[in-house]
Amino acid sequence: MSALAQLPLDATFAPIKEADVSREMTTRYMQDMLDFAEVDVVIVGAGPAGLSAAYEFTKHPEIKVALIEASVAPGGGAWVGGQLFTPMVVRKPAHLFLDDLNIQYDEKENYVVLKHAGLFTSTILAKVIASSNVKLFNATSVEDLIIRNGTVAGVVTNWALVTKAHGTQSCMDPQVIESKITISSCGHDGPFGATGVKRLAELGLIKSVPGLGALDMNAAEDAVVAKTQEIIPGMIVTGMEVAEAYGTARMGPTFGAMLLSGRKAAILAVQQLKG
Ligand code: 48N
Repeated sequence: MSALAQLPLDATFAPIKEADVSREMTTRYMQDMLDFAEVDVVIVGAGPAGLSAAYEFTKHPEIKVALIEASVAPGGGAWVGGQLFTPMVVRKPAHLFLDDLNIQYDEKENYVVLKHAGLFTSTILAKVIASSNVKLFNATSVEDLIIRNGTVAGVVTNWALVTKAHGTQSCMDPQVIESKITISSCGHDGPFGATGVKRLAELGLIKSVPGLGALDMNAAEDAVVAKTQEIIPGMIVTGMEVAEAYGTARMGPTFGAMLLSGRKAAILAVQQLKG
């Protein structure tokens, strides 16, 4: 008989002190902040591109990664952040990424369809969170960059609610995470869209942010993956932030480019770190 089957319907819980719950949560969270104050890679944004990059890093346990997400719930436009019609279309050959995650899908000649985007997001998120080297900090905003001699050397973070309230109160003391490489996957939409490259433009480190082009699925996905690259020393741009940074077309509700762009950004970072 399974352990669960042995559980009586009216189980009695073991006693606990309320303060112990706080101590357990606080000590672990604060230790994570101490342990991840200096990392090899910071990924800004846990949408499909950022999560795909993070998943690639789980295959490199020697590389320390902080994944920062402003929303309470990661996922971005892949489900929680933007999908009413929840089946997810992924064009080949990005279905091979789904095979690596062992995700089921309906197969057509040139693409596959997941019955729900949440199948992708929850599966990849579970693997990233279970990893030994990638730490997710959600409800946390990257509100600025650390720049040394024209190179991105890390990020400035704050609780997302504090960042959103900056207009109503003086700036609260932020935290910093120093990193060798920053992967910016801030997407194209919402209050935080493309914040990485927009900050580079404000600082004059890139000329401009042309913004994403109109929708053309066939042109957009190849272009986003092709242009996933280091935009200035220390920062690699991935996902829809690439379309914002280089003015390439948008693809609408197909996600293959997010998976392959995120994977490419991580592989470029691994190559840089390994020299
Ligand atoms: O899903 P997004 O917005 O971005 P990507 O690039 O991972 O995936 C894009 C995809 O969802 C689409 O938009 C699809 C393909 N549609 C295309 C189209 O043409 O319409 O995720 C970005 C994540 C979000 O969860 C943000 O909350 C987060 O990044 N974020 C940040 N988190 C912390 N600090 C920041 N400064 C920040 N900026 C964005």
